[in-house]
Amino acid sequence: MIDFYGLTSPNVQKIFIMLEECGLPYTFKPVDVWASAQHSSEFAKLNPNKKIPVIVDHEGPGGKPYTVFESGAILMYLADKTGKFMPKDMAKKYDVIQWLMVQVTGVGPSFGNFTHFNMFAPKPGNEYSFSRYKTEVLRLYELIEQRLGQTKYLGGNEYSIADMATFPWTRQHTAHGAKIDQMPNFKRWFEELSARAAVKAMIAKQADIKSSRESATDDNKDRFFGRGKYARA
Ligand SMILES: N[C@@H](CCC(=O)N[C@@H](CS)C(=O)NCC(=O)O)C(=O)O
Repeated sequence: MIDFYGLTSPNVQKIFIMLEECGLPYTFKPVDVWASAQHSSEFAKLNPNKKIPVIVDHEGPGGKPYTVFESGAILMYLADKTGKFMPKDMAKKYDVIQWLMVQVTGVGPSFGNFTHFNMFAPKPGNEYSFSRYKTEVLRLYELIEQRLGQTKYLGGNEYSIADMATFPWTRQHTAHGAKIDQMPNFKRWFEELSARAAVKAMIAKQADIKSSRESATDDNKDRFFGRGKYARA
């Protein structure tokens, strides 16, 4: 059995998809990051970086419990554990890893920062940051469109953890300003993935998760964003 700690964000959605795709039994443990639950001492023992997602695999390596944080590492761990969604051939495997890395180092941080400057930061005074992240987000959509014009899926011709990692971040493509009708390869991939049973299951489970995002206190929001009395610079 796997304990899966998370809430509703794209990094968490990735793990829902992989667990569902692999048919692994799991218990979902909500961590309400909008109520500062990631800062509890129990949670910090699981992830010293104090972020979701985290899994605890009670049948880990050697039959012992094993904890994994960082969504990219969790996807790789589950692929290793099950032998699924990661090719065995070394070149094909590293094709998948490269596109997984594009997601964890590029798509995730850039889309996240764009969302911050689009939805949470005051616009006046932040025009430079907004433009910088919006430009990078749109550049990354162009990259995804180009790649999907060359291969069926991001990591190659087989559906893999690179697709599961990237798909949740692209669900808000309209809010990102990306024009799906002008990106036929992305559209094909997005529609195909949206129709997968595991993706539908993730969306259904997400709908039932209660988060205090809409009712977060100013203090919890400041802590989440590292501002106000929590700013270090
Ligand atoms: N690189 C990490 C990023 C995880 C991450 O940023 N998680 C957010 C989800 S909203 C979080 O826990 N935020 C709470 C915080 O930063 O305090 C991953 O891919 O797992």
